Amino acid sequence: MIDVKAVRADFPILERKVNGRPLVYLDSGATSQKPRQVIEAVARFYREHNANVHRGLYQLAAEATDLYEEARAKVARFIGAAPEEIVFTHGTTEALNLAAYSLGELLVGEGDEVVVTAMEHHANLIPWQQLARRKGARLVPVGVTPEGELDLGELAEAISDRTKVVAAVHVSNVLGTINPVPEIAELAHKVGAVVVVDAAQSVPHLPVSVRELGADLLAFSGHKMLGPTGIGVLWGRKELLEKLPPFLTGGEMIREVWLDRATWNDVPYKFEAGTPPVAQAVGLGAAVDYLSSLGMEEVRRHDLELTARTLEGLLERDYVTVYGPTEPEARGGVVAFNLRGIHPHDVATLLDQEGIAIRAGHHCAQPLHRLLGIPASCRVSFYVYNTPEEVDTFLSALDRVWEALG
Ligand code: C6P
Repeated sequence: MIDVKAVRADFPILERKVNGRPLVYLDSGATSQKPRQVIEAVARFYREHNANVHRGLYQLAAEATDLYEEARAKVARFIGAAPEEIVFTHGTTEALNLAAYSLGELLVGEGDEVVVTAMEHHANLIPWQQLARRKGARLVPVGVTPEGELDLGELAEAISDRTKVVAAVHVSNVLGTINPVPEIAELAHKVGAVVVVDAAQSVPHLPVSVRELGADLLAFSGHKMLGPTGIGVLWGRKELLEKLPPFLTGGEMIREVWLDRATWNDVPYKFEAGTPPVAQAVGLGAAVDYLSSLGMEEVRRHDLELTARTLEGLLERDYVTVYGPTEPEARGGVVAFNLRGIHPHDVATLLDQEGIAIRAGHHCAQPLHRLLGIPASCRVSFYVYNTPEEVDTFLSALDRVWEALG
């Protein structure tokens, strides 16, 4: 079990007040807060080891390179991968753009199809739209059931001999739905398609083993898992990464350069053009250490407890509509909802006056909101530092919002 009191003592920001009230931070789906272990790892890097990596022939450069590569090894262990399968990017968005661009160059042509889901974050939709436009390929969207789950029957029908890529989110950042990636991968692999998983909301919250998921490429961000902003990961099967052409080009990613051509470095460096986010990678390594010391099974259990309490509280209020599965086990740690007739921005603004931070808007998932028939929603999301008492504080504040505006 997570000792939440001890965990909270590691997060300096939780000591502050907002609008005269203790901060109740319920927006970890947008970005998580950072423990002092991560803040200190980044500060220590700049204070004691700062240099560029893979270049200098001096002590500091060697230390910086070792720390950067150590972070890669930690991240690899965290998701059951090999270090050379971990490409550091600046975040999920860049990782998915890399995947779409490079896969597009490798295997998508005119008349080919890319299957996506209607619950994608824009980061796992627009890169595929752009690819389809560039190559004359077709985007095939798969719908969501009224229960807020991916329609697997529709998915099976959507996948055909023309399918080259199936791109799906692991945990929806709106519905919270946990998609069955192994089943998706099985369907896709039957026709030889590549499976790309957006794991931005899953790697921070669930024990994830890339081998068990059966995906081919998988993306996530450091800042949603206690790490710094500006660092993300694209994991890929080594054989696939070796075949993929590079996305960004420039220094570091080359082996030999002539005035008119160049050859590429080995993976993962082929995909890491320019100076990488070194301090941020070191910070992500510290975040992975922190999560590993808590244990991802425990992180999941904690999320589940808070999600169940929230769902129960929201579902018993007749002025609230909840989106996504009603079973907590079917979800990650996000819950989206609306109050009858009240704009989500007004809800978030009134809660903020009580020090409660929630997100309101379309959460970068406009097609999904359109499908739900709403322009926007409110969303709470949890992490290791949240408490059941904070859920109760939020629920009673919601009653006051309803009394004031309902
Ligand atoms: N979702 C949210 O509040 P970046 O911004 O590159 O770190 O992550 C993009 C991204 C991709 N996929 C999913 C499922 C996500 O949830 C996000 C980020 C934040 O829901 C910001 S919009």
